[in-house]
Amino acid sequence: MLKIDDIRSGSHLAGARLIRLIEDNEPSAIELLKSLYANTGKAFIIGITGSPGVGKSTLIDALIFQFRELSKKVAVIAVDPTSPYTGGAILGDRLRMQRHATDPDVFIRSMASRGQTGGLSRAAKDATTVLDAMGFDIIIIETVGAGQAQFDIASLAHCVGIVSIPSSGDGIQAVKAGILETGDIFIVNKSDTPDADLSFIELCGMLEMRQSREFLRTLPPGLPPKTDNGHPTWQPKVLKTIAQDGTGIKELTHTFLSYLDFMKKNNLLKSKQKTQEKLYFKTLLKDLILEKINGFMDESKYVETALNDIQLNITDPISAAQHVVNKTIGHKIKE
Ligand SMILES: Nc1nc2c(ncn2[C@@H]2O[C@H](COP(=O)(O)OP(=O)(O)OP(=O)(O)O)[C@@H](O)[C@H]2O)c(=O)[nH]1
Ligand SMILES: [Mg+2]
Repeated sequence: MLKIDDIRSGSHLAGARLIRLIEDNEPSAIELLKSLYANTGKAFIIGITGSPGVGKSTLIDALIFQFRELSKKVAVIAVDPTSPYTGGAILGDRLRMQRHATDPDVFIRSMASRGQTGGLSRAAKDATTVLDAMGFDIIIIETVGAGQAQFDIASLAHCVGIVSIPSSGDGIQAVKAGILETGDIFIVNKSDTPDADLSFIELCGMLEMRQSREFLRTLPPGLPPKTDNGHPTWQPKVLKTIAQDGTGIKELTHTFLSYLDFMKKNNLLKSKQKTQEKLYFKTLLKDLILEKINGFMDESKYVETALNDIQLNITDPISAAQHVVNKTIGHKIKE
């Protein structure tokens, strides 16, 4: 029997079980999740995203090491890992993971988006709630950034690190996919390969353009420009790393922590969390309403009648749908 106190005291076994039950949408797990909320809000959530194979897992592995040096407890969730995080095909990866496997203050788990009823972002969000309640200081979420279908890491993480590699053309792709707008820290990994400096400069240039665009948007019409419009904003950083041998990882670790510091000092973390909670709340509402409507459609004969009526032109599909919504959620909307 899974006990709430086992989660609160940080039991890895209990945490892993609860996350699995949440993935399976088990009602008992949802009840436990509800009571965990009071224990959350302390963890710093970092998103690490980028194209397949850019070195995200290797980078995270090196980050864990640095965060452990600072006595931080670290949890990692790899969402849809293309190369499995643990027991992967690459022997080197397995060996690297080995150094954290016995550390009671490190927890690593992968999640697959397939078969998620509430959507992946919800399952990942719920998993971070569990890890937060378990007492981890840092929660790192690894996701593969791949265009439109990309899991919306920005709605979950406090800080988003975007990983690219030299001359991969990722810079241009990032602009196209709108990724440039969501990143707080940009990492040019595999800097031991050619054109690392060029990619670094290219990224810095694109970010400068992004800032000028944001700056222009903040200008009040007809008034002289203000330097920062009165609101301090985090200036995105670009760093070069070689995850394989740890080059640049210490700086990266400190950049993540200085981001947290900046956000807290300027009261920006709270407002970011509020926006994210609002998004999550909306997702919950949508899921609940959809569940109700699906239930109604399964049980009620109304749907069959309505479909016939639509075919016979007795009613139209818009009115029929409005009627179902009014019947199920009990709130009158204009029919
Ligand atoms: N040369 C070089 N290779 C690296 C570096 N970092 C990682 N690699 C290698 O790149 C390959 C992919 O690394 P992963 O860490 O699995 O990359 P990933 O982005 O997590 O990959 P997916 O999860 O499959 O998307 C491995 O063979 C790593 O050893 C680096 O800084 N330099
Ligand atoms: Mg990976």
